[in-house]
Amino acid sequence: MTPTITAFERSPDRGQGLARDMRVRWALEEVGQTYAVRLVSFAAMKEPAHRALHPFGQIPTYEEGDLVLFESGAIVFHLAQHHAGLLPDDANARARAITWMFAAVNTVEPPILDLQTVKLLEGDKSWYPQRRPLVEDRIRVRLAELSARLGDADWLDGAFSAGDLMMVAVLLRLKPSGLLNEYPRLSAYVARGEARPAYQRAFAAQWAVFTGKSPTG
Ligand code: GTB
Repeated sequence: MTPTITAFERSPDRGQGLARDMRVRWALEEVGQTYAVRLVSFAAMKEPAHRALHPFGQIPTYEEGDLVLFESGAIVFHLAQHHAGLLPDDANARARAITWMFAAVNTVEPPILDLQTVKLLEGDKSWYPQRRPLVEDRIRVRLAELSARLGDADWLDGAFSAGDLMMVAVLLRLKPSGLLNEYPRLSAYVARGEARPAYQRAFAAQWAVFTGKSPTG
């Protein structure tokens, strides 16, 4: 059965692949699952029909027969559990890969989100020039810790997994800030993720929604 996901009709990131449908598209591409996309406007996301799928009126959602999911991490986890390729077979390695998925959304993403919230909601406030560096420093702490753990490895724990997919997707949100450039190992890690053919296909698909054409065309 072909699942359907939802994505922004017109993404505020202008097709940079920073919205959370991107990580779901990427996972679908990694496991070779074809999918349909229903594009939704900001107004439609708040309508009862969409809220029946997503209680918080957001994207992405995932529909597969009777199953309806929201939360990008839960959707990627579902895909990883039901298809080969995103979680190791060994039980302990699998548990560690899942741990990295949680670390991505629960430990690394929150300070990154803070930076975006601060810019959006407090960018015009008198305290913004003092506040922004404090938020950036909280991100730097996490990036330094993550970089130390990654070391010279290609991926966080052995072969590429759903943990790496979620972590790279989270780190990509830092690209516009330039903060990632301060951590060459993490920059290279993110570049390795972006270089994966499945990532490229997912990026092209969401880019086409915004531009109406492929990245090269
Ligand atoms: N925890 C949920 C998940 O992981 O799925 C969070 C879902 C979420 O925040 N969805 C956002 C949304 O629907 C889109 S991704 N927002 C609309 C709303 O809340 O009304 C967040 C996002 C938005 C825009 C950019 N951007 O422009 O760069 C990047 C990321």
